[in-house]
Amino acid sequence: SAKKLRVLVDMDGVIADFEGGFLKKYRARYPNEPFITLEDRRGFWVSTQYGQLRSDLCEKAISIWESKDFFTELEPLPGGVEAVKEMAKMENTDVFICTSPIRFYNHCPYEKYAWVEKHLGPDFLEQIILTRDKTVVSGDILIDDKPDILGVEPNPTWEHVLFTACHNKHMPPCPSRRRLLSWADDWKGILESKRR
Ligand code: DGP
Repeated sequence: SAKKLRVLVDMDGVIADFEGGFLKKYRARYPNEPFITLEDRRGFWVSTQYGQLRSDLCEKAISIWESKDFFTELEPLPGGVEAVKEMAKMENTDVFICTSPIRFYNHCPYEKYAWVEKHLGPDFLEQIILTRDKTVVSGDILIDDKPDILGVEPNPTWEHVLFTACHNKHMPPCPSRRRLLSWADDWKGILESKRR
């Protein structure tokens, strides 16, 4: 068909290793405090699970991603950068990085741009969408590790493809929602299915 496919790719937990980066810096900063292994992570919100472990650990967790250099120093997740670059080179395909900055804005928005420039190249700065509400962004596919993507638009144009992460991999299978298990999984097949 004639129309270009528009793919929205989330950043944290999809191409940037938020969970791994968080745990490493949390353990370095609070070596004597309990922590949650990636194997034991449940639920999207890291601070919620740390708060359940011990109430004061909620704010300690938050202090990690509110620190300068947290977002710039995140490692790329395996295959993510390569897949996004390959996707962007495909014919009839527009790729956007669609990511929600944290509300503490001192470092995060700047560092997300810096991360994209470093790993995807300066031309990709044109493709960044920073928003706290992804439902108002139009696209054919949204690849995102957050199970519930809600906002003011009750009927977003995109199909949400759930990207598997440590916090969502134990969720019961939902037949109406497709998953991408990793970047080694068949992302090309998912794109092709939307072109038809
Ligand atoms: P996104 O992946 O685009 O939906 O962005 C969600 C952001 O929130 C991402 O940077 C990860 C971050 N995040 C993870 N856990 C928590 C939490 O418990 N509290 C807050 N404020 N942000 C969190």
